[in-house]
Amino acid sequence: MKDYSPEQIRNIALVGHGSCGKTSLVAAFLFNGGVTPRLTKVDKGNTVTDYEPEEVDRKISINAAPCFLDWKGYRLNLIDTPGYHNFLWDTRAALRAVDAAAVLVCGVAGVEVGTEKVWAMLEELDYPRLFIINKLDRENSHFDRTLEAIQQFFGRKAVPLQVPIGEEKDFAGIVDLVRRKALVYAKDESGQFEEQEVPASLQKEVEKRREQLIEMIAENDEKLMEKYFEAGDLSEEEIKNGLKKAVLDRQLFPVLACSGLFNIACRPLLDSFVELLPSPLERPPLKIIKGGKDDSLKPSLETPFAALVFKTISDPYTGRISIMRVFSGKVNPDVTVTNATREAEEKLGGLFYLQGKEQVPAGQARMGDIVATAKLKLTTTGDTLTARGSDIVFPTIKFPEPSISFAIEPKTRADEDRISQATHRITEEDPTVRIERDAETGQLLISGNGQLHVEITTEKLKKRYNVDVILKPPKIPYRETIKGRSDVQGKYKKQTGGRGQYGDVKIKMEPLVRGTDFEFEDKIFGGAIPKNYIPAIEKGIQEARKKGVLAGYPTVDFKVILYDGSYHEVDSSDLAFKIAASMAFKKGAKEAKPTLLEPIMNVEVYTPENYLGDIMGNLNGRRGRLQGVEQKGNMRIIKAIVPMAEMLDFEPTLTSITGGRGSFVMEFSHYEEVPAQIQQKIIAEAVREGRVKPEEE
Ligand SMILES: Nc1nc2c(ncn2[C@@H]2O[C@H](COP(=O)(O)OP(=O)(O)OP(=O)(O)O)[C@@H](O)[C@H]2O)c(=O)[nH]1
Ligand SMILES: [Mg+2]
Repeated sequence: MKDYSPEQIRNIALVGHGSCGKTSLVAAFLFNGGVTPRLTKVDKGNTVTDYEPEEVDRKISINAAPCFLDWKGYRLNLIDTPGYHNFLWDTRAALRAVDAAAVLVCGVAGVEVGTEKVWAMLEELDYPRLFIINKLDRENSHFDRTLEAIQQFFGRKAVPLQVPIGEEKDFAGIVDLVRRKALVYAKDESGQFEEQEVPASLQKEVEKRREQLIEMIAENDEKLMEKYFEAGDLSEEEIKNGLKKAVLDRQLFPVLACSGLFNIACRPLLDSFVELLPSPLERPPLKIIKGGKDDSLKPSLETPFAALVFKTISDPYTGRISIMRVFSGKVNPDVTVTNATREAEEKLGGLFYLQGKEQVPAGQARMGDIVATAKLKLTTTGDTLTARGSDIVFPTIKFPEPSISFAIEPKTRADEDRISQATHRITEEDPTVRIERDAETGQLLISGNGQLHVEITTEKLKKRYNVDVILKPPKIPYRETIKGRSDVQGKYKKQTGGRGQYGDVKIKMEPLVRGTDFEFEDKIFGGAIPKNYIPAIEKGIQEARKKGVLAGYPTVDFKVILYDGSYHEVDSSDLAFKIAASMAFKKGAKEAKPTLLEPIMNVEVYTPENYLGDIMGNLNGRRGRLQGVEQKGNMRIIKAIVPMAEMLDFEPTLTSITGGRGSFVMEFSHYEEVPAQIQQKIIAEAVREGRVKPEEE
C-alpha cells in the first residue's frame, strides 16, 4: 500500500435525499479508480457499498459504508451514506469521520426533504461542501431548474462550475467553465471522454456563467478583485486558488453535473474533490474536550494518537468491527490504547481499511485515515480512543430516540431463547433500535425510527441471528392523565397469624400542565405518618402510575399531595405503605376524570406545487392541522401537526399522490387528548390485549 501524506488525503461523505444516486455514483468512482473491473449497479445488487443483504434486497442504503480509491496520486476515502430518513442517524454519525461532503441532488426531483436534512447537519458541522446535480440522463431532468432550486433553498453561494452538454437521453458531458473545455463522454459507460472546444451553441452561456463565477470568486478576495477589474479576466491558476479558498471558507459551494449510472462526467468530480475540498490538515478546527473543558485540536501527525469511533458493525462471524477516524498522531496494530470516553484500557487488534465489506490490511493508521479494527472489548460508537495518558475526548455522537414501536412475537420457544443475544448484537451496531419487554403486558416491543427501520431490523433478526418473529401492527405510545381533582384514602390492612400489615394514606390528586409528567408533595404535619415511610409512599405511586386506570398506559401530568394518614406501631412497613399508596392512586385517578393522551407529530411534506391540494386534503382526513405552507421555487413545504396514529400509512399514500416526487419527515411534538370516540376504541383494544382487566374499566 502506497503511503500517503496527509496533504494527499481527502475524506468525503456523499450525502443526499434517498435514491438521489449516491451509491451508483460511488460505484462509478470505484470503477474509474480501478477498484472494480466493471461498473457495478444498485439494481444488480453488486455494488461495493450496498453489500448487506437487506440493502441488496431493497435497493437502498441502510448503512454508511466507507470505501477508497487512488485518484491521480491522492487517496480518496469516501463514505456512501444512506439518504432515507429512517437511517439518517448513521449519516450524521459518518459525517463526523470526514472533512467535507458532496451533496447530491436529483436532477428530476430537485431539492427534497432529505437534501435539507443533510444540509442542516453540514451547517452544524460547518463543513466545506459542493453540490452534484445527478441523473442528468433521465427524462424530465433539468440542470437549470435544479440549480435554481438549490439556490432558492441554500442561497447564491451555490455556484456552477460546469454547463451540461445535451439533455436527458442526450446528456453527453459538461463544459468546464474554468478551462473553457468541453468533455464529451462515450455512451458505453466506460467513462472515456474526448476533450473538445466549447460547442458554438453553448458559447454564449459558457461565457456568461464563467463571468459570474469569476465575479463571485473575486468578491471573496480583494487582490483578485483588483486584478479582475484591471485585466478583465483571471488566470486558470488564480481562479482555482481563489475558488479553493472560498470553498474552504464556506463562502462558495460549487455545483457540478453528472450521470452516475451511465458514468458520464464523473471523473471531473473526482478532480474537484482533490482540487477544491480540504485535506485533513485543512479541515475546520476540531472540537474536543481537554481536561474537562471545551477546546479545539489542530490535526497533526506529531501530536499523540486520537481517534473517534463513528460506527460499529456487528458481524455474526467476525464479531464486532469498530470503524474510526484518526484525527491526531498515529497508532500501530496490536497495541494498548486508552478509551478516553470510558477511562479504560483497550487492546487494539489488527488495523484494516474497509472497501465495502472487504477488509484491506492497513499496517499503521495515521492522522487522516479511516480505519477499522475487530474485537474491541468495551468500545462502542461515539467513543474516543487515544494514546495512553492523553487527556482529550471528542464530543460523543448523539442518536435520536426511537419514534415508533411495534410488538413482536417470537414464532417458537427456540426463537424466544435466541432473542436476547441477538438484541445485544443488533443494538451494538444500531444504537437507535430498542428491543424490550413491556413491563405491563409482557409483550416484546421493537422500537425504531420508522416502519422501514423496524421491518429491516426484524429481517436482520431472522437472517443473521436465526430469530423468527411475527411483527404486529405498530404500538402508539398513548398516555393517561386526569382532568379533574380528587381526594381519596388508600388503606391497606391485613391481619394474618403473627405480624400484620398496616398502611393508610390520604392523598389529593390534581392535573398539571402538559409535559410536566409527575410531582409529589408531602404535606404531612404532626407525624400522622412517620417520615421514614414517605419515600415508600412516593415509590408506590410512581410504580402504580406506570399502568393507568383507563387502558393501562402510563399516567402523566398530575400531582399527588399526601396530606394525612395513619400508621400502626408494629404492623406498618414500607411495603404496606407502598400498597396503600398504589390503592390510593387507582382510586384517585378514577375519580379525577381520567382521559387518554396521544402523541402528536410535527410533519413536513415537500411536494411540487401541483399536488398541494391533494396532500392537504389527505392530511385533513388524518385529523391533521395545517400550520403553514412555504414556497421555494416550484416546491411547497407543508407544515402540519398530525396524530401519530394517523400517520402510520402516510408514506405509500404520499408516493402514490406525487408519483414519488413528494417526501416527508416527522418528529414527535407533544401530547394531546384523544377525541372521545377514539378513546373508547383504544380502551376496548386494551381490554382485548389484556393491558387492563375488564373490571378495571
Ligand atoms: N437514470 C439514472 N438513474 C440513476 C442514476 N443514479 C442512480 N439512479 C437510479 O436511482 C436509483 C437509486 O440509486 P442509488 O444509487 O441507490 O441511490 P442512493 O442515493 O444511493 O439511495 P439511498 O442510499 O437509498 O439513499 C437506482 O434505481 C439507480 O439505478 C443516474 O445517474 N441516472
Ligand atoms: Mg445508497
